[in-house]
Amino acid sequence: VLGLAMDESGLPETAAQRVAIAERIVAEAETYGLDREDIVIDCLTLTISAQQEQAMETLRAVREVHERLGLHCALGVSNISFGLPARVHMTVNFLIQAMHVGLDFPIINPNTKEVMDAVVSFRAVSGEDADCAAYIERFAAEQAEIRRRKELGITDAAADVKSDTPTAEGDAEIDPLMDAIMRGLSDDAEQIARRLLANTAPMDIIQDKVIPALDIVGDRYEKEIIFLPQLINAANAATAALELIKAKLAENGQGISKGKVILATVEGDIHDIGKNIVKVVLENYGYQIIDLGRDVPVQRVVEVAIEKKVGLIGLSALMTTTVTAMKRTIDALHEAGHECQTVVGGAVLTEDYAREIGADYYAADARSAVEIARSVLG
Ligand code: B1M
Repeated sequence: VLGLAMDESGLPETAAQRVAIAERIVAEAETYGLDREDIVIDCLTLTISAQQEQAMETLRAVREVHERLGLHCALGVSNISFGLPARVHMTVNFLIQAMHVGLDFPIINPNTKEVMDAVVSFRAVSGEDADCAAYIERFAAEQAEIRRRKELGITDAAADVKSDTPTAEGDAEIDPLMDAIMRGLSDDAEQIARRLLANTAPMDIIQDKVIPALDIVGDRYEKEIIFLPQLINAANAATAALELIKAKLAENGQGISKGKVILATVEGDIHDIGKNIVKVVLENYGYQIIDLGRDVPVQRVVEVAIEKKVGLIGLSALMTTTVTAMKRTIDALHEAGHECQTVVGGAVLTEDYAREIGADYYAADARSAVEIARSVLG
């Protein structure tokens, strides 16, 4: 049942009058056995160019009808901008404000791009669009096209935008575990990893599937083919697979400690997938790991190194912006005069750079971290 919030005496001027009419409509509808969820009230959009004060009255009415009476609300949205230039700006603004206060049946033209862009954006902000999936689907292609044109030096912003979203191009041939990680499917990644572990060495799964998948994800993120929610989902899927793989690796661990190693992802950096792999592998080879976690302040590394008399400090950094924190940590260890060796790793590092920041060793991967631990601690 669609009810208009007006009666015999015409268009009510205040929100309170419209809400009172809505209450009458509900009372009447209920005598016919109708449920509230089947009643939609239209609180009336008047045109702002003629009755400016009415816009807020409409919004107040929608809020109350939605929140207090618990009813659905409809509005013929574009009437707000009648008689004005560039109507779409006003229409979109009113639409979003109305949706925010409870408009759930907007009467709009779905062929107007700006209007639908606004609806899709609103749903992401309101949380209805989980992981901003619909938002990304709508705009990823547009973003990629803008980037492509920028790279080609094309300035015409009004160019046609391709509608296909380049999310899964070329995935057809990809390994199932890599595919699950890239798509951010944690359950699938876990199940596939479980199956693989039956006949594949855990480190091979990490090296040949998990890391390459994350590399592709990182590359796509950088090229704005995928976006942060998808990056996070991929990281979670990789972590789900790695939890199983790490448990398998840990089964082979030895009981005797060959020496203590501190591991930390440096200050300002929260990437810890690589560090955690290094941890499990080193433990596997009998080293006792003091894992300080991620985003670890410089001084904390120094304090623990001195307190626990640790001979090898391993630092991880994944961003160009955080390798400076790595250098500060190494400098602080030197300044504190603590006798120890440092090993650094992480995708952005190179052997040369490691030397430049004063690290004693550079480890390209977990296996070389083991070699280094062997030569430092035995
Ligand atoms: Co981010 N991220 N991320 N990210 N992320 C990168 C690093 C990036 C390169 C992606 C890109 O744009 N191409 C980019 C950095 C760009 C740059 O600085 N050059 C980036 C960015 C920008 C960001 C954010 C800023 C995004 C944002 O919010 N706008 C944000 C950072 C927030 C912060 O840290 N303050 C961010 C967030 C995230 C997630 C949370 C979503 C997630 C991390 C989840 C987690 O770690 N718990 C994530 C991920 C997953 C990545 C990528 C895709 C993959 C990283 C990874 O885990 N690789 C990454 C792109 C890429 O690397 N290709 C990217 C697999 C891992 C096993 O490899 O860590 O290199 P790696 O470890 C290896 C070796 O390097 C070595 O051994 C490991 C095993 O072989 N190793 C060591 C590593 N540490 C070692 C230490 C050692 C020894 C060896 O001794 C101590």
